[in-house]
Amino acid sequence: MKIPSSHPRAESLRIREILKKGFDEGIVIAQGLIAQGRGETFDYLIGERTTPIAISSIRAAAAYLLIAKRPVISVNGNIAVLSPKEIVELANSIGGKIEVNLFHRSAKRELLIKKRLLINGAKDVLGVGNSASANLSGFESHRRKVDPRGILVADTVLVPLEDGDRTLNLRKVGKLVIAIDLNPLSRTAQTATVTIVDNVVRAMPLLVKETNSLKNESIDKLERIVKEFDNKSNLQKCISHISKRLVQISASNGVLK
Ligand code: PTJ
Repeated sequence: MKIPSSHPRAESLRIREILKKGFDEGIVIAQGLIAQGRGETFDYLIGERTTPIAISSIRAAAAYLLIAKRPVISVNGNIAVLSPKEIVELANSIGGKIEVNLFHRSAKRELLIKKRLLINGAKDVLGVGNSASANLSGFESHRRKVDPRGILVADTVLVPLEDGDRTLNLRKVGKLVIAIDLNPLSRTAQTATVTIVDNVVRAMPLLVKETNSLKNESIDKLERIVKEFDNKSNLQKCISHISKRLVQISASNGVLK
Protein backbone atom coordinates (compact mmCIF):
# COMPACT_ATOMS: atom_id res chain seq x y z
CA MET A 1 0.00 0.00 0.00
CA LYS A 2 1.30 3.49 -0.86
CA ILE A 3 1.48 5.63 2.29
CA PRO A 4 0.88 9.37 1.64
CA SER A 5 3.85 11.28 3.16
CA SER A 6 1.39 13.83 4.59
CA HIS A 7 -0.15 11.14 6.81
CA PRO A 8 0.60 12.04 10.46
CA ARG A 9 1.70 8.46 11.15
CA ALA A 10 3.43 7.91 7.79
CA GLU A 11 6.71 6.55 9.21
CA SER A 12 5.02 4.11 11.54
CA LEU A 13 2.75 2.89 8.71
CA ARG A 14 5.75 2.53 6.40
CA ILE A 15 7.44 0.22 8.92
CA ARG A 16 4.24 -1.80 9.25
CA GLU A 17 4.15 -2.26 5.47
CA ILE A 18 7.75 -3.55 5.47
CA LEU A 19 6.88 -6.08 8.17
CA LYS A 20 3.66 -7.10 6.43
CA LYS A 21 5.62 -7.70 3.20
CA GLY A 22 8.19 -9.70 5.21
CA PHE A 23 5.31 -11.73 6.64
CA ASP A 24 3.88 -12.42 3.16
CA GLU A 25 7.34 -13.51 2.01
CA GLY A 26 7.65 -15.94 4.97
CA ILE A 27 10.52 -14.13 6.73
CA VAL A 28 8.53 -12.55 9.57
CA ILE A 29 6.13 -14.65 11.63
CA ALA A 30 2.73 -13.54 12.94
CA GLN A 31 4.22 -13.16 16.45
CA GLY A 32 6.75 -10.74 14.93
CA LEU A 33 3.88 -8.45 13.90
CA ILE A 34 2.58 -8.55 17.47
CA ALA A 35 6.09 -7.75 18.77
CA GLN A 36 6.16 -4.68 16.50
CA GLY A 37 2.83 -3.52 17.95
CA ARG A 38 4.27 -3.86 21.44
CA GLY A 39 7.27 -1.80 20.40
CA GLU A 40 5.11 0.88 18.73
CA THR A 41 3.32 1.51 22.02
CA PHE A 42 6.57 2.37 23.74
CA ASP A 43 7.80 4.36 20.74
CA TYR A 44 4.65 6.47 21.03
CA LEU A 45 5.36 7.10 24.72
CA ILE A 46 9.04 7.90 24.04
CA GLY A 47 8.05 10.46 21.37
CA GLU A 48 9.09 8.50 18.24
CA ARG A 49 12.56 9.99 18.17
CA THR A 50 15.99 8.99 19.36
CA THR A 51 16.53 10.56 22.76
CA PRO A 52 19.90 11.81 24.08
CA ILE A 53 19.61 8.91 26.55
CA ALA A 54 19.57 6.44 23.64
CA ILE A 55 22.48 8.27 22.01
CA SER A 56 24.65 7.64 25.06
CA SER A 57 23.77 3.93 25.05
CA ILE A 58 24.54 3.75 21.32
CA ARG A 59 27.99 5.19 22.06
CA ALA A 60 28.61 2.62 24.81
CA ALA A 61 27.31 -0.19 22.56
CA ALA A 62 29.66 0.89 19.77
CA ALA A 63 32.61 0.89 22.18
CA TYR A 64 31.71 -2.59 23.51
CA LEU A 65 31.37 -3.97 19.97
CA LEU A 66 34.73 -2.53 18.95
CA ILE A 67 36.50 -3.83 22.07
CA ALA A 68 35.01 -7.31 21.55
CA LYS A 69 37.29 -10.03 20.19
CA ARG A 70 34.43 -12.11 18.76
CA PRO A 71 31.30 -9.96 18.30
CA VAL A 72 28.22 -11.53 16.72
CA ILE A 73 25.04 -9.88 15.42
CA SER A 74 22.08 -12.17 16.05
CA VAL A 75 19.34 -11.90 13.44
CA ASN A 76 15.66 -12.80 13.71
CA GLY A 77 12.80 -12.33 11.24
CA ASN A 78 11.87 -8.75 12.17
CA ILE A 79 15.37 -7.28 12.08
CA ALA A 80 16.14 -9.11 8.83
CA VAL A 81 13.46 -7.10 7.03
CA LEU A 82 13.78 -3.83 8.98
CA SER A 83 17.56 -3.33 8.87
CA PRO A 84 19.30 -5.80 6.50
CA LYS A 85 21.68 -3.21 5.05
CA GLU A 86 22.70 -1.91 8.49
CA ILE A 87 23.32 -5.46 9.82
CA VAL A 88 25.87 -5.97 7.03
CA GLU A 89 27.41 -2.50 7.46
CA LEU A 90 27.74 -3.02 11.20
CA ALA A 91 29.33 -6.46 10.80
CA ASN A 92 31.88 -4.93 8.39
CA SER A 93 32.54 -1.99 10.70
CA ILE A 94 33.21 -4.10 13.82
CA GLY A 95 34.73 -7.12 12.06
CA GLY A 96 31.88 -9.24 13.44
CA LYS A 97 29.87 -12.24 12.36
CA ILE A 98 26.21 -12.45 11.43
CA GLU A 99 24.17 -15.38 12.76
CA VAL A 100 20.53 -16.28 12.19
CA ASN A 101 18.94 -17.26 15.51
CA LEU A 102 15.20 -17.77 15.53
CA PHE A 103 12.68 -18.40 18.25
CA HIS A 104 10.26 -19.94 15.73
CA ARG A 105 12.86 -21.85 13.77
CA SER A 106 12.23 -23.40 10.35
CA ALA A 107 14.69 -24.38 7.64
CA LYS A 108 12.73 -22.33 5.12
CA ARG A 109 12.80 -19.13 7.20
CA GLU A 110 16.50 -19.50 7.95
CA LEU A 111 17.28 -19.76 4.26
CA LEU A 112 15.05 -16.83 3.35
CA ILE A 113 16.76 -14.67 5.99
CA LYS A 114 20.19 -15.76 4.82
CA LYS A 115 19.23 -14.86 1.25
CA ARG A 116 17.99 -11.41 2.35
CA LEU A 117 21.32 -10.74 4.08
CA LEU A 118 23.39 -11.99 1.14
CA ILE A 119 21.43 -9.73 -1.24
CA ASN A 120 22.35 -6.86 1.08
CA GLY A 121 26.05 -7.65 0.82
CA ALA A 122 26.74 -10.15 3.63
CA LYS A 123 29.73 -12.36 2.86
CA ASP A 124 28.81 -15.13 5.26
CA VAL A 125 25.72 -15.92 7.34
CA LEU A 126 26.08 -18.38 10.23
CA GLY A 127 23.48 -20.45 12.08
CA VAL A 128 21.61 -21.78 9.05
CA GLY A 129 20.59 -25.46 8.80
CA ASN A 130 23.15 -27.96 10.03
CA SER A 131 25.67 -25.24 10.80
CA ALA A 132 23.68 -24.46 13.99
CA SER A 133 25.07 -27.67 15.43
CA ALA A 134 25.92 -26.55 18.97
CA ASN A 135 23.53 -26.24 21.92
CA LEU A 136 23.72 -23.36 24.39
CA SER A 137 22.86 -24.37 27.94
CA GLY A 138 19.90 -22.78 29.72
CA PHE A 139 17.63 -22.45 26.68
CA GLU A 140 14.48 -24.48 26.27
CA SER A 141 13.52 -22.90 22.93
CA HIS A 142 15.06 -23.32 19.48
CA ARG A 143 17.30 -20.43 20.39
CA ARG A 144 19.65 -22.94 22.05
CA LYS A 145 20.79 -24.06 18.57
CA VAL A 146 23.80 -21.95 17.72
CA ASP A 147 26.71 -21.99 15.32
CA PRO A 148 30.01 -23.17 16.85
CA ARG A 149 31.78 -20.45 14.84
CA GLY A 150 29.38 -17.71 16.03
CA ILE A 151 27.26 -17.23 19.14
CA LEU A 152 28.77 -20.27 20.90
CA VAL A 153 32.22 -18.67 21.03
CA ALA A 154 31.13 -14.99 20.94
CA ASP A 155 32.17 -12.67 23.74
CA THR A 156 29.64 -9.98 22.79
CA VAL A 157 26.26 -10.50 21.11
CA LEU A 158 24.02 -7.80 19.62
CA VAL A 159 20.38 -8.85 19.98
CA PRO A 160 18.13 -6.33 18.30
CA LEU A 161 14.48 -6.84 19.23
CA GLU A 162 14.22 -10.11 21.12
CA ASP A 163 12.07 -12.20 23.39
CA GLY A 164 12.64 -12.03 27.14
CA ASP A 165 14.56 -15.10 28.30
CA ARG A 166 17.23 -14.87 25.67
CA THR A 167 19.32 -12.02 27.01
CA LEU A 168 19.23 -13.45 30.52
CA ASN A 169 20.46 -16.84 29.26
CA LEU A 170 23.21 -15.28 27.16
CA ARG A 171 24.32 -13.30 30.22
CA LYS A 172 24.28 -16.50 32.32
CA VAL A 173 26.72 -18.19 29.92
CA GLY A 174 29.05 -15.21 30.23
CA LYS A 175 28.30 -13.15 27.10
CA LEU A 176 28.09 -9.38 27.04
CA VAL A 177 24.75 -8.48 25.47
CA ILE A 178 23.81 -5.32 23.60
CA ALA A 179 20.03 -5.12 23.20
CA ILE A 180 17.86 -2.76 21.19
CA ASP A 181 14.40 -2.69 22.71
CA LEU A 182 11.79 0.06 22.80
CA ASN A 183 10.43 -1.26 26.08
CA PRO A 184 12.73 -0.18 28.94
CA LEU A 185 10.78 -2.48 31.30
CA SER A 186 11.22 -5.70 29.31
CA ARG A 187 13.36 -8.52 30.71
CA THR A 188 15.65 -8.06 27.72
CA ALA A 189 16.11 -4.37 28.53
CA GLN A 190 16.62 -5.04 32.22
CA THR A 191 19.21 -7.80 31.83
CA ALA A 192 21.35 -6.60 28.91
CA THR A 193 24.82 -5.15 29.43
CA VAL A 194 23.80 -2.16 27.30
CA THR A 195 20.19 -1.45 26.38
CA ILE A 196 19.44 0.91 23.51
CA VAL A 197 15.87 2.06 24.10
CA ASP A 198 15.02 3.12 20.58
CA ASN A 199 13.38 1.84 17.42
CA VAL A 200 15.74 -0.45 15.51
CA VAL A 201 15.06 1.51 12.32
CA ARG A 202 16.51 4.64 13.94
CA ALA A 203 19.11 2.98 16.20
CA MET A 204 20.82 0.68 13.69
CA PRO A 205 22.01 3.46 11.29
CA LEU A 206 23.22 5.48 14.30
CA LEU A 207 25.08 2.47 15.68
CA VAL A 208 26.83 1.95 12.34
CA LYS A 209 27.76 5.65 12.25
CA GLU A 210 29.11 5.51 15.80
CA THR A 211 31.23 2.37 15.26
CA ASN A 212 32.66 3.94 12.11
CA SER A 213 33.54 7.11 13.97
CA LEU A 214 35.07 5.29 16.99
CA LYS A 215 36.85 2.47 15.21
CA ASN A 216 40.21 4.21 14.94
CA GLU A 217 40.19 5.34 18.56
CA SER A 218 42.57 3.80 21.09
CA ILE A 219 41.48 0.87 23.24
CA ASP A 220 41.97 3.14 26.28
CA LYS A 221 39.42 5.61 24.97
CA LEU A 222 36.92 2.81 24.16
CA GLU A 223 37.38 1.33 27.62
CA ARG A 224 36.80 4.74 29.18
CA ILE A 225 33.49 5.08 27.30
CA VAL A 226 32.40 1.65 28.54
CA LYS A 227 33.48 2.39 32.11
CA GLU A 228 31.57 5.66 32.22
CA PHE A 229 28.34 4.01 31.06
CA ASP A 230 25.82 2.73 33.60
CA ASN A 231 22.95 0.72 32.09
CA LYS A 232 20.75 0.80 35.20
CA SER A 233 20.93 4.56 35.44
CA ASN A 234 20.38 4.89 31.67
CA LEU A 235 17.21 2.76 31.93
CA GLN A 236 16.03 4.78 34.89
CA LYS A 237 16.45 7.95 32.76
CA CYS A 238 14.37 6.35 29.95
CA ILE A 239 11.56 5.52 32.35
CA SER A 240 11.74 8.99 33.84
CA HIS A 241 11.64 10.49 30.29
CA ILE A 242 8.39 8.58 29.59
CA SER A 243 6.83 9.53 32.90
CA LYS A 244 7.75 13.23 32.48
CA ARG A 245 6.17 13.20 29.01
CA LEU A 246 2.98 11.70 30.41
CA VAL A 247 2.87 14.34 33.17
CA GLN A 248 3.38 17.12 30.57
CA ILE A 249 0.64 15.69 28.33
CA SER A 250 -1.73 15.39 31.24
CA ALA A 251 -0.91 18.99 32.30
CA SER A 252 -1.86 20.18 28.80
CA ASN A 253 -5.31 18.63 29.15
CA GLY A 254 -4.27 15.40 27.45
CA VAL A 255 -3.03 17.09 24.26
CA LEU A 256 0.03 15.41 22.75
CA LYS A 257 2.53 17.96 21.40
O1 PTJ B 1 11.85 -14.25 14.23
P1 PTJ B 1 11.74 -15.06 15.50
O2 PTJ B 1 11.15 -16.43 15.24
O3 PTJ B 1 13.06 -15.21 16.22
O4 PTJ B 1 10.75 -14.32 16.52
C1 PTJ B 1 11.02 -13.02 16.86
C2 PTJ B 1 9.97 -12.38 17.82
C3 PTJ B 1 10.10 -10.87 17.67
C4 PTJ B 1 8.56 -12.81 17.46
C5 PTJ B 1 10.29 -12.81 19.26
O5 PTJ B 1 11.59 -12.46 19.54
C6 PTJ B 1 9.29 -12.25 20.27
O6 PTJ B 1 8.29 -12.86 20.57
O7 PTJ B 1 9.60 -11.05 20.78
P2 PTJ B 1 8.73 -10.34 21.96
O8 PTJ B 1 8.78 -11.14 23.21
O9 PTJ B 1 7.41 -9.95 21.42
O10 PTJ B 1 9.61 -9.07 22.24
C7 PTJ B 1 9.91 -8.14 21.30
C8 PTJ B 1 10.49 -6.90 22.01
O11 PTJ B 1 10.98 -6.07 21.00
C9 PTJ B 1 9.45 -6.10 22.79
O12 PTJ B 1 9.97 -5.73 24.05
C10 PTJ B 1 9.18 -4.86 21.92
O13 PTJ B 1 8.98 -3.69 22.70
C11 PTJ B 1 10.49 -4.74 21.14
N1 PTJ B 1 10.32 -4.18 19.78
C12 PTJ B 1 9.37 -4.49 18.87
N2 PTJ B 1 9.56 -3.80 17.73
C13 PTJ B 1 10.66 -3.05 17.91
C14 PTJ B 1 11.16 -3.28 19.23
N3 PTJ B 1 12.24 -2.67 19.71
C15 PTJ B 1 12.89 -1.81 18.89
N4 PTJ B 1 12.48 -1.53 17.62
C16 PTJ B 1 11.37 -2.13 17.10
N5 PTJ B 1 10.98 -1.85 15.84
